[in-house]
This record gives sequence, C-alpha cells and structure tokens, in this order.
Amino acid sequence: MPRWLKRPEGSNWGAFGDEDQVGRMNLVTPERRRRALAEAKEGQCFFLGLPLDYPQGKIFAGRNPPRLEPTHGSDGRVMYDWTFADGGSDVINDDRVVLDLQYSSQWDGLSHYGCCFDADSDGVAEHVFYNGFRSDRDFVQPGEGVAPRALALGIENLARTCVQGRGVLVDVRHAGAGPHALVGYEALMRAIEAQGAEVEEGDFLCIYTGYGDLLMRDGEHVDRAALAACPGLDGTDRRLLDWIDRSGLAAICADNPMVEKMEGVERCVGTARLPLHEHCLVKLGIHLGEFWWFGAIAPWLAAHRRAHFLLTAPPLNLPGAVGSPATPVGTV
Ligand code: UVW
Repeated sequence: MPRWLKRPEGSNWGAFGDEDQVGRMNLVTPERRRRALAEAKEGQCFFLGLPLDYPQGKIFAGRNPPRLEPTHGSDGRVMYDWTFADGGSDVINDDRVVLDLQYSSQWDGLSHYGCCFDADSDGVAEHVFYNGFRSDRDFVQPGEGVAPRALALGIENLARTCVQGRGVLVDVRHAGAGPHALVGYEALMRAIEAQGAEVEEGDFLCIYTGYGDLLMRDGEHVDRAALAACPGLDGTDRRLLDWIDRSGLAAICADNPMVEKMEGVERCVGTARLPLHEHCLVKLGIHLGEFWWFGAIAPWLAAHRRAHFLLTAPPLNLPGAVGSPATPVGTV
C-alpha cells in the first residue's frame, strides 16, 4: 500500500524517495559542503546558540528550563563528590537532566509538526507529516506507562546527516513592517540584496531578528513587549513561501521562538495557524532551527562584509525524539 494517494498542494513528497525522512537535507551534498568549508577562511568560530537554560522564563507555557539531578552509584549513594567506598583517591560527579527538548536553542524535527489532510483520499483527513507519515501508524502515542516515540522522522534521521553546510546570515532587525514587524518576501529580498547574501540550494538560511540578543542581555528581566516587537517571517506571504520552495534552501534557522510570527497575521478559518511550519516541515521537509543566537557572529560578518560561513549544528542523536536542543557553531 502506498503511504499516500494525495499529497498537499505544493508539497514535494516522494521527490527524495518514498521512504525519505530528511527532506531538503538531501540537498547538502559533499560538493556543497566543500563550498561551505571554503567559507572557513580565518579559522575563527562563534557559538550560535543560547545557553540551554535560556530563555530564563517561559515563552511556551509547557516547556520548562532544564533540571539537573545527580545520578546514584551502584551502592545507592548520590554520585556527587563520590568516592569509592573501599578507598582510592578518585572523586566523581555524575549527573542527569530533565530536559524539555524544545525549551531553548533547538531543531524542530520533521516529526514535530503535521497537518490534517486527506492523504488516502477516503474523504476523511488524517494527521500527516512530511512524506505522508501518519500519527496513527508512525508514532507511538503517549499513554499510561507508554512513552511517546516517533517511529519515522525522528530527530536521529537529522543527526545522521551531521548537519554541516553553508550558513547564510540575513539581518532583518530593521526589516519588519507594521506594528508586528512582519518580514515578507519583499523585505527579505531587500535585506538579502543589501547584505550581499546569496541563498543557494542546500544552504542554511539564518534569520537574525535581535530576539536572542534581548534574551542574552536581560535574562529573566527581559521586556516582553520588546521581544514581541522583534521581527519574524510572515508565513502567510505566498511569495515568501514560493521563494523558500524555489531557492532550494535546506533549513531555516532563526533567533526567535518560531521563525514565523503569529501576532498580527491574518488567516482564513480552517487553515494552519503556523503556515510557514506547514510549508517547511510538512510539505517540503525543511527543518527549522529556533531560539538560536547570532549576536556574536553577526557583527563580525558585517564588519568583514560577509554573509556566509560554515555552519555545524548536529542535533542530539536521540532515537524517536521529535526535536532536539541545538548547540550550533559558525566558523568564518
Ligand atoms: C510550535 O510549533 C508550537 O513550536 P515551535 O515554534 O517550537 O515549532
């Protein structure tokens, strides 16, 4: 049985093979990675993530900061400042963490976001994900004593690609329009051109909105109104979505929580509340990076009239997870 009979309009399901689980990451070929490596001219590197206990407060209600706990040794003792009971000069600390995988700098896996669509053409919409994988067949749903798990499209698939390619930074801090600072196609193209950036097949588009800078500067005291005023992509702009498709970019990474904005965006009833998520994660297999931080690399790139760099950002190789913390690095 084919997994789907109908695919959403504008989707590329099947283009990378019926069993494909990494989407546009297929476009990061060895040749394109060599082009990315050529951007590492100085050997200087920048961290592009937040500390994983940021945004020191709640942006999404259900996502909590990480909680470190000690593990216990085989003798039941807390394994912190731990020594062997029968002697030896060794002193050992060992810990574990309760970690909401999408609290801080993160990758959205292709199993993170789906849509209601009648892919088997029986007149009833299913919950489908990239390439036609389905909630009812390809996930273990959480229940009493049952842990959830993505049996397809888990983040381990992204990890296997190693996530290394050419980053293209576009500063949109002053490009937003209207009270909600929405960045649509025109504004993004203007910023790309003004900054001498080129977005080509297999690139990682990095959207610098300034959101991460506010979090890094003000921590738990950050001004919520100032965060809300930071720009974000307008996922309802059809021309923007078409360009994302045509450009061949492999992933979009932003320093804000969702890449796109929900505030001030008008949608038709019954359509996706997060249309850029739907376009990228469901239809095209484009991974989204969120809550990254460009406050150190961006001034360096601007001072050297550059927009491109080598990006290395593997997620945790955690089988079955739908997303992952990210600890991305840019090398110039
Ligand atoms: C949601 O889709 C709610 O979250 P994220 O922005 O992390 O993808």
